[in-house]
Amino acid sequence: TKSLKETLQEVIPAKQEQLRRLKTEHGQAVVGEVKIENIIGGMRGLKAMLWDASVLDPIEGIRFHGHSIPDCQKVLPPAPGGKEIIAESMLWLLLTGQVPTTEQTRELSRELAEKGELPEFVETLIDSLPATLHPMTQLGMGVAALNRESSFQAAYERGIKKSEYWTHTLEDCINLIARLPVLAARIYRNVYRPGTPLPAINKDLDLVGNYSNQLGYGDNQSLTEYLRLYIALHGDHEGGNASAHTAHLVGSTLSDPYLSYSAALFALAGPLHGLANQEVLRWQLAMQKEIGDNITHENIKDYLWKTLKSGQVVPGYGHGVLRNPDPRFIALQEFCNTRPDLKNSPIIQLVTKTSEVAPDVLKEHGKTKNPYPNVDATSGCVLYHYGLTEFKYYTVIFGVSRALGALTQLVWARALGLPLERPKSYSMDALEELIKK
Ligand code: CMX
Repeated sequence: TKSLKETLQEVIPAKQEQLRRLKTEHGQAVVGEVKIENIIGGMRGLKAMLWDASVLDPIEGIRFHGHSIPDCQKVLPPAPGGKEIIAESMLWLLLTGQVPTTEQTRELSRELAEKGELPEFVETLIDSLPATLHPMTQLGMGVAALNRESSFQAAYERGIKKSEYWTHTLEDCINLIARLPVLAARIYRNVYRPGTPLPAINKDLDLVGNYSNQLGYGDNQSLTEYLRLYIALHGDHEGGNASAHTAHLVGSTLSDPYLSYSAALFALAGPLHGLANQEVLRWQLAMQKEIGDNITHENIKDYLWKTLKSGQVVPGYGHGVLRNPDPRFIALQEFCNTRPDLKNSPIIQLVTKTSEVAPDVLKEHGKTKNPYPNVDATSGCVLYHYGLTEFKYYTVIFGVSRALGALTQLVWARALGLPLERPKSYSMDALEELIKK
């Protein structure tokens, strides 16, 4: 069977040709206009980035190389004995556009397990950090430090041909994906379970099976399956979101994948992006405390209004692009519905009931363009139910996941020879001058 690299080698020429055609034959085609509101409105809606692995439709949600989430759940190989999509099969699809066989998926799992060990100096660095330093800061620091091992950086210094960039980038990306969960588990242990031993990597387990094991939840198959699904579904959400876009921007300077992804992690750490799942849980627990056991639609509605009237956003609702309930939210809720322990869990019931009331309240409030739940409305609450109650750690799990999509695009940016990203900016005075013309 073909390896991941061999498969990529086969698909790259056709994509290079497609890019050449777009550039030479359609370079002057117009796909949209730029309005002042785009420039001052966070570039929302501006069609200005190339990102091949996934496209986000405002109504349907995300598709990975044309595959919807339910499609992926049908065709992508799970872990042995499991049912959910795993990181390896999602990564293969994102990178190559092809659905891997079970054998290819297992080989990739083994390769990742073999490459997972952290260099000793990174272990020492992480172990020396204070437990009071946010786990996301620690993760970003650890990932940046891994760049001492960068094959791309070393090859660039040696002076390699542009056509060879992608192979070194791929090597770095695979090494980073292999090491991220090990680094993330080490941070978890140091901060929340100090003094407990970190289990060694099991070469027969998939990436997330090992991650769950190293976190200390390997005996909980339901949680392990949930983490597999969570990490596969959070892997990519097209290019414009802050973390993916950051990796792309930094990578466009030919900074290596470790530095590019480290920067992306710090974008993910913001409360309007990856930190939202932590915020949702905090908010749902505060709601639970206030309304007690009497969970009615009316009580939830009052709490929602209280949040909005105090000038806060309702965490887990709204989206920069989506205009419908997030299919990732739906997939995670379905996961809960198939498991009685989760279905009957007070926190999940509260999430479900909130999602029945919040859209109407947000519509009446009249500000958000999307009154529906996004994936964060439920993702952290499931972890909480399973006893992984350390909120501050939730974004780290997201950070382990987002590497799948962001690093895929770095490989392709090098394979396609994409240029430095450098948009034009204007001052307000210069914009006013432009309007006069
Ligand atoms: N509750 C209350 N008000 C909201 C809201 C919400 N959930 N979502 C948007 N709004 C408000 C905005 O704050 C904005 O108000 P102002 O005009 O006063 O600034 C207005 O509605 C219009 O915003 P929008 O165009 O609908 O949304 P944006 O594209 O600007 O922002 C997002 C998108 C996600 C940042 C926003 O909906 C939000 O803050 N949601 C809550 C946080 C959250 O769940 N984030 C996770 C997103 C998913 C992810 O990236 O992982």
